[in-house]
Amino acid sequence: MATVVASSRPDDPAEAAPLRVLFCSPADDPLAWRTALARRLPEVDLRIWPDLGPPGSVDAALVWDPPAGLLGSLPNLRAILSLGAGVDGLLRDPTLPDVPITRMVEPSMSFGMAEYVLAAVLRYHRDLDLYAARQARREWRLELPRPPAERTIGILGAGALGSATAAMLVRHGFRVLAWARSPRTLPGVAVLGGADGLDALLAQADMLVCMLPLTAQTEGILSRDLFVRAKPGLRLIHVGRGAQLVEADLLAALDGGALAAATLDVFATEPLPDDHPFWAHPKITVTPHTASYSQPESAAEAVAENLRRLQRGEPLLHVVDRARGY
Ligand code: OXD
Repeated sequence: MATVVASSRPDDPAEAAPLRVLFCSPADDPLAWRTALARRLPEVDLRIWPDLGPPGSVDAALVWDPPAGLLGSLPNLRAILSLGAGVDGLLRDPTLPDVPITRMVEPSMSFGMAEYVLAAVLRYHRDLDLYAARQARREWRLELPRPPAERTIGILGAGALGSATAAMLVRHGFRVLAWARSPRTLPGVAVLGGADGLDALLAQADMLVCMLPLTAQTEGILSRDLFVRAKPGLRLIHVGRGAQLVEADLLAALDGGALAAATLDVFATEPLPDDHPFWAHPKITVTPHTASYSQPESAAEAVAENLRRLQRGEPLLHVVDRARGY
């Protein structure tokens, strides 16, 4: 777990004064967050964008997709707490101040992601699309179900979300392989690394789940080059970032039969434009970046813990390594 000591204000007589925290997110409910945080830290002064008060008075920012330049306009900011797990959007802002940034790591987000992936996996595993097509033809014909142990699910990325997802799939009886940048142990999961590891995973996976953070190394990783190395008939479940997928290559792989289906929750352009070919493609399922959200009641505990640490000048949890990009 990465930790970084956030700057305290040792000479500041108001050190013990309540933290002033700016909340800014177009996707989260500020009032639910205010209530959930107030239960843990009643003294925190939560300011909901755009009512931030004097910019110099803000100590910390709790954000998802803030307007570019906003964080850079807060001269005394000491920490940025992301409401999302991925921080690529924040890191793209060239005016981002040089203060610790933390990723959201909390149980409801991990559970939600694992649940979304399990739902997509089960739909493919139990041939629900096949039966929907047969129902449309009033055709009563069954395939013998295969046990989950006969399906291999490959997960790209084994961080907080990837490991929670792997654990849920393992509990369900699937054979799970994960591909991670650094070696790690996940119960019941074969964790592979490097280019050889990726090839081994692709050769075996019936379904591929992309949960990688977006970095220079992962941009465009879901491309023709990867699809041709995959087991024929692969199904893709993509919950990472849109820029990791080369959309034209996916369409070609689906239309050419190399891939059987794709469930996509993230896109290069969000919202997905009206005229995008993914909307009507028979082998593609589109969901609107909904795989996982933090529930304030659960996530507020993780945020409160980091605010307490900030207040005490202690190391924050889940600090982003800017060079690595996550
Ligand atoms: C996230 C997301 O990064 O929702 O949390 O995409």
